[in-house]
Amino acid sequence: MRNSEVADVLDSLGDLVEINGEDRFKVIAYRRAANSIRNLNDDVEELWKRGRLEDIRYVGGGIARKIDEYFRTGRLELLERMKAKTPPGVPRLMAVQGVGPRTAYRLSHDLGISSVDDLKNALESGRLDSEFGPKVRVAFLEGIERLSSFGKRMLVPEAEAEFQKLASYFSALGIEVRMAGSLRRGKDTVGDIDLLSTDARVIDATSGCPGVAQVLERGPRRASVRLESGTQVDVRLFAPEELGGALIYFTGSKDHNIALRNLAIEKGWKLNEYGLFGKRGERLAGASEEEVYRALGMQYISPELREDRGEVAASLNGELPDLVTFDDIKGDLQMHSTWSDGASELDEMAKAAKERGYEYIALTDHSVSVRVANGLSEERFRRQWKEIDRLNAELAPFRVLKGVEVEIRSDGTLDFSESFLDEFDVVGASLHQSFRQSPEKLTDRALSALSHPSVDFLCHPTNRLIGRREGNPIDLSKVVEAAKKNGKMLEIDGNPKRLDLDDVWARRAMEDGVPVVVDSDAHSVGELDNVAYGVTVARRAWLEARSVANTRGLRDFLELLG
Ligand code: DGT
Ligand code: CA
Ligand code: CA
Ligand code: ZN
Repeated sequence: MRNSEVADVLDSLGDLVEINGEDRFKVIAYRRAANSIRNLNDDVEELWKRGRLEDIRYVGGGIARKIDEYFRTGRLELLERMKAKTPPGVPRLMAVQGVGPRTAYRLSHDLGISSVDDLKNALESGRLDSEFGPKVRVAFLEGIERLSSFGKRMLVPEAEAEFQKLASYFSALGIEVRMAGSLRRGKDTVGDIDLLSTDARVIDATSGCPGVAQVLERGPRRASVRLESGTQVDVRLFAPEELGGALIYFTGSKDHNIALRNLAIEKGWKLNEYGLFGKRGERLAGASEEEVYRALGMQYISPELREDRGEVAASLNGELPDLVTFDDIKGDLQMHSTWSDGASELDEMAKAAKERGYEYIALTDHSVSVRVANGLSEERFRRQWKEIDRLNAELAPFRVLKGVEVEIRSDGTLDFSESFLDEFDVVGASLHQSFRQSPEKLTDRALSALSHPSVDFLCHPTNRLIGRREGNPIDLSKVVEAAKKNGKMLEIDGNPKRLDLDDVWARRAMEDGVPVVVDSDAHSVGELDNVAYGVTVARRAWLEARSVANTRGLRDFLELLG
């Protein structure tokens, strides 16, 4: 299937049109079509062959002609022309948080700045003092700093996609590989991909991987390569009786390994990547992870918990949590539709969620003051509710809850009156605007939302964007305390760019008795899958199903909302 390839072409076209400051509606049209094709079950090339491109939602005559040209000629004239006309370095400049398409164009075209390094130098030398105000310049410098400290770490979906590609390559050769490293532990960012195998052919096969740019290392039992994408892949070969020890060692974390090794040393044993060995060097365990943990007198520890945050002691005492799983989730509580800034229609979202086996969802489009996201007024919400009522009649017993992601304004008040908010089934409160307030002011805004009688939960409490924007400097211990006092919930937003609350704070919420909701924050049907990333965060936070509010069935959940 070439669906994602075609979607990428349309997305680049949208970006370039936006950079060059042309029709905003075209930009939206290209992005919507791209999204629709990316999430399509049918093969776009097949539809093209049958002349049925316009059956695809959001693909009209103009876009269909472009897809046709692309399939016939392998290129798109307009895209090439736009590329030629775009000043150099613009897409790279846009990777800096705070630099939008228009600013990037201006930097490159008018000011001759064509790389992030250029921008940094120009800012530091004072050359841009007359072009941008001091606040903006500081923001640019911060954006550049974060970009470089994030370095080459990947977000989880990218790492997963790299892993899947590799696993299917090896599998086509009949070679089984096992995932290790931070990806297996479910960390929110991943440095490199670690693979283990017991098949001796794996070493040769690694240098022959598709997209290898450079072989970094090659020995009898290990191979490391760098892919064209920049990703490093470390592959190691072990004997079958060693695989469990190797999996524990290379899954890490390093701190978890050290804690385990110390435990072995206390018993006079030795633990390394080859297994667990007794006083005379005899093998005690190693073929499977279960065997190694058991020999150490421990319960099996899920990879998500292996961070040396108390899991070793809990395991020795038989007190590990019974971690929440994706199957426990009964409903998704944050998502957007074309009513605000989503790419899929309300009914598509609802039907796709029902197909995924949920009992309910909350449709939570943005409220009126979030203009960039086409936030809804009271009057538009009332119209949306009519559509929801119709859908609920059609989809019962599945239920679409009337929800809102209501904006916490800069003074801490909410976008709507209390009496209107009370008419919603579910109210999540978010802070998307005025980030540059003092930490005290930002915290006060969150606290006032958490003391509002209509609010059910606080959405993505820090508003971080991983690798792009540090979370707001709000006092999360006060947020947890206020949620506890007022009987509110906190969100784990499963969008892999957010994962907010993170594992540390979600655990704190649980320990303080504050229920958590895990949801997708989907802006298209495909993103409904984000819930799984949120569940991984919840597992890393030691959460059991009972601490996650939306593991309840519809009736229990509504009862909880009161
Ligand atoms: P990453 O790749 O930065 O996201 O994080 P990891 O955890 O995947 O780290 P990586 O790829 O450097 O190494 C994989 C695992 O190998 C790591 O989690 C634990 C283990 N490991 C690596 N170096 C050491 C070490 O010096 N001592 C111990 N005990 N374990 C190590
Ligand atoms: Ca790694
Ligand atoms: Ca590695
Ligand atoms: Zn949001």
